[in-house]
Amino acid sequence: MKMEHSVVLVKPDGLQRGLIGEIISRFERKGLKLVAIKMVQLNDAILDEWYAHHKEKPFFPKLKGFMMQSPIVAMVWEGVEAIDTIRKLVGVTKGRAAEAGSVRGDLAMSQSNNLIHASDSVEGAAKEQGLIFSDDEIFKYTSALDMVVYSQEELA
Ligand code: 3AN
Repeated sequence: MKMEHSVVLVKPDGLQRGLIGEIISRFERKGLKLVAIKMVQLNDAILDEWYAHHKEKPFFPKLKGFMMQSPIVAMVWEGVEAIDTIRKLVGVTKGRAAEAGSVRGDLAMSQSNNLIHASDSVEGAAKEQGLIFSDDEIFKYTSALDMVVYSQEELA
């Protein structure tokens, strides 16, 4: 089946609220595999590329300012169909509307300060990974967990 990478950011509000461990813990317990992690100070150049699809939106300047308020924690998580799986774990954009049980549904109230970013497509994930990580920061290793989290057929 399709092994995918998803790029996840814990945004400045997540860092300030001390929710990095909580968020990582949810992904670990789900059975996803962490293949990259680092703390990054985002800048104008990265954010112009990252949110290119929001460039014309009225909230774009505020969004950029918010994302630069403090460092963020960037991660790459690997798993079978990881992109859609993680979007479900994260919940819809507006925290107040997000499903209970999701990161935003349980922990966020805002549409802008919504704790976390997660890739929404394979192409998006590849672009985001390239903007933040170099190839040697993405780790390949055998996870003992994979053997019990998935069936043989799913890993083939
Ligand atoms: P998601 O993060 O759920 O994929 P996108 O890609 O639509 O959401 O939006 C990217 C980010 O822009 C959101 N995480 C949020 O911080 C901000 N944002 C989206 N819509 C709004 C809005 N209407 N007002 C303010 N900020 C917004």
